[in-house]
Amino acid sequence: MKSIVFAYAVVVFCALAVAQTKSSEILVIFPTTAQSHYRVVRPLIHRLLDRGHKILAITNFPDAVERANLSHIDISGLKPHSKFETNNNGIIRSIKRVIGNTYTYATILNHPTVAKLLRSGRKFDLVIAEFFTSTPIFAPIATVVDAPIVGFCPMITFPWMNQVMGMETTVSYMPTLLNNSTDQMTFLQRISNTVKSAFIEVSFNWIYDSVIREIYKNHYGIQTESTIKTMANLSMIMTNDYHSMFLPFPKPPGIIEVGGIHVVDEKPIPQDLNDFINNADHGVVLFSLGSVVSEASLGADKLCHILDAFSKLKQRVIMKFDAEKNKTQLPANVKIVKWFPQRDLLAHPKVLLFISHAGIMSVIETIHCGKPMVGIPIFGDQIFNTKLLIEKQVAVTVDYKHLESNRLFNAINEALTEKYTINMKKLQQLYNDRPHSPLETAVYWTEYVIRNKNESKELLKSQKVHLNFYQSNLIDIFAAFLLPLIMAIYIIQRTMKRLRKH
Ligand SMILES: *[C@@H]1O[C@H](CO)[C@@H](O)[C@H](O)[C@H]1NC(C)=O
Ligand SMILES: *[C@@H]1O[C@H](CO)[C@@H](O)[C@H](O)[C@H]1NC(C)=O
Ligand SMILES: *[C@@H]1O[C@H](CO)[C@@H](O)[C@H](O)[C@H]1NC(C)=O
Ligand SMILES: *[C@@H]1O[C@H](CO)[C@@H](O)[C@H](O)[C@H]1NC(C)=O
Ligand SMILES: *[C@@H]1O[C@H](CO)[C@@H](O)[C@H](O)[C@H]1NC(C)=O
Ligand SMILES: CC(=O)N[C@H]1CO[C@H](CO)[C@@H](O)[C@@H]1O
Repeated sequence: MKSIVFAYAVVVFCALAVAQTKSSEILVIFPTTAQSHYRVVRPLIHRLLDRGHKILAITNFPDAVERANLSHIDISGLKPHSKFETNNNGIIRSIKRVIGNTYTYATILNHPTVAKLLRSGRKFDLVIAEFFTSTPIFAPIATVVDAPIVGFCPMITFPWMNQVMGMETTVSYMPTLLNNSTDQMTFLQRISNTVKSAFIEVSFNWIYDSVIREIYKNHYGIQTESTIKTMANLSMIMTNDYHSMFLPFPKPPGIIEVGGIHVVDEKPIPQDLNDFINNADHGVVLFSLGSVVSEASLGADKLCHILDAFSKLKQRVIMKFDAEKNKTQLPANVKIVKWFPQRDLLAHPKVLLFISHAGIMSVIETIHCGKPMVGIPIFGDQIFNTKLLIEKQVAVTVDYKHLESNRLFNAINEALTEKYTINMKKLQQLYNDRPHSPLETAVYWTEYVIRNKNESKELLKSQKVHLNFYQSNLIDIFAAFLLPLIMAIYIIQRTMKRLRKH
C-alpha cells in the first residue's frame, strides 16, 4: 500500500513538474567539430524533449535515431573535421587555431538552411549556445529569434567565463587552463600564471576583438565594443565542472555547475570485449587518447614504446587506436579496437586503470567510475586536468615528449597501487554527494531562464559587466582621491617658492 501511495505521489509530482513550464521551442547552437563537446549537451537535449519541449539543433553531429519534436540543421558538410596533432600545441599555435576557426565558424551563418532560418522571422523561447570561442559569433542570433540565450561550456572553465557573468578572475589563486598549476601556487607559479593570464587577456582583447568586430560588421551589420560585450546578453552559463571534483572557486549565480551531465546510464558491453575482460586473470587496463587527437600523429616509435610497456604487464590492455599499426608486434595481452564504449568499460569491476589524454570528459567519466588514471596530456586543458588529479593523488602522469616504455610501465604500476584506488573512491563519493544530479540541475536552470525570460538577462550576474575598465578597477576613485592631494601639494610648493623669493 505504502509503495502504491509513493508511486502515485511520484507520478503526481512528475506531472506537476512537467506542467510547470509549458512546451517551449528551443534552438541549440553547437558548432563544435569535437564530437565529445556535443556529447555533453545531448543528455540535456533529450531530457528537455522528455519534458515536452521542441528542439532544433544546429550541429555537426545529428542523432542517428529520429525523435519526435527534435530536428537538426546538419552543418557537417561545411567544416572539415581537423584533428589535433600530438605535438606542437603551444600557446601561440592555439591562438592561431582559435582565430582560424572563428572564420570557419562564421561561414555557418551562410549555410543555406541557417541563413533561411535567420531570415524566416521564426521565434524561439530559448537559445542554448556552446560556450567556447564560437559563442561571440552566434550570440546575436538570440536577438534575431527573440529569445534569451544561455551558454553551455563543455570544459571546466573558459578564459572569459567569469567576466561574462560579471566576476573578476583573481590570478593569485585561479590558475589559467594553460598552466601546470592548481590553486596553490608558489611565487614562480604565480608569476607564470599572471603572465599567461595577461597574455590570454591581451591576445583576446586585441587580436580576437578585431576579428569579431569584422564578423559582426559583415554578418549582422552591428558594431561591437569587445568580445565580452558580444556575450553580455547571456543569461547564464552551464559548465562541465563540480567544485568537489576539481577546485572550489567563488562563482556568480549565473555559472551553474553541471559536471558529469554527459555520463549516461551504463549499457551492456559488446560480447567480444566482455569476453576479453572476463578472461583476464589480473584485470584490465584501458588506453585511449580521445576523439580530438589524431592517433596517426603518435608515430611508430611512440607506439612501439607503448606496446612494449603493455607487453610487460600481467594485466590485459584494451587500446583505442584508429590508425595504421604494425600488427606483427602486437603483444598477446593487448587488444586494439577503433572505438570502445569508454564509460561502460570504465564501470566494469575488472577494469583497474585508465591511461588517458585527460580530456575533461574522460576525466569525469573516470571519477564517476572511481578508477585511477595515468594521464598523458597533449594540449589545452589536458595538462591542467592532469595536474589537478596528481594533486589529489588519484593519477600519475607521463610526459608525452618522453613517452618511453619504462616510464609508462612504472607509471602504470605506481597508479595500480592501492593508494590511488582508495583516493579515487573518496573523490568519487565527493563527486556524487550533491543535492541534485547534474542533469536535473541543468534542466531546472534552463527552464528557469525560460520562465523568467524578461528578467533573466540581469538576474544571475553582477553589475560589473556594465562597468568600464576604470570603474571596475576603481581607477576613477583613486583619481578622485589623488587629484586633490596632488593639487594641494602643488599649491603648497608654489606658495613656499613665492614666500622664499620675497
Ligand atoms: C511534441 O510536442 C507537442 C507540443 O508542442 C506535444 O504535444 C507532443 O506530445 C510532443 N511529442 C512527443 C512525442 O513528445
Ligand atoms: C543584446 O540584446 C539587445 C536587446 O535585445 C540587442 O539590441 C543587442 O543587439 C544584443 N547584442 C548582441 C551582441 O546580441
Ligand atoms: C606538471 O607538474 C607535474 C608535477 O606536479 C609534473 O610531473 C608534470 O610533468 C608537469 N607537466 C607538464 C606538462 O609540465
Ligand atoms: C613493423 O615493425 C618492424 C620492426 O620495428 C619494422 O621493421 C617494419 O618495417 C614495420 N612494418 C610496418 C608496416 O610499419
Ligand atoms: C515580457 O515582456 C513583454 C513586453 O515587455 C510582455 O508582453 C510579456 O508579457 C512579458 N512576459 C512575461 C512572461 O512576463
Ligand atoms: C611556474 C610553472 O609551473 N609554470 C608552468 C606552466 O605550465 C607549463 C606547461 O604548460 C610548464 O612548463 C611550466 O613549468
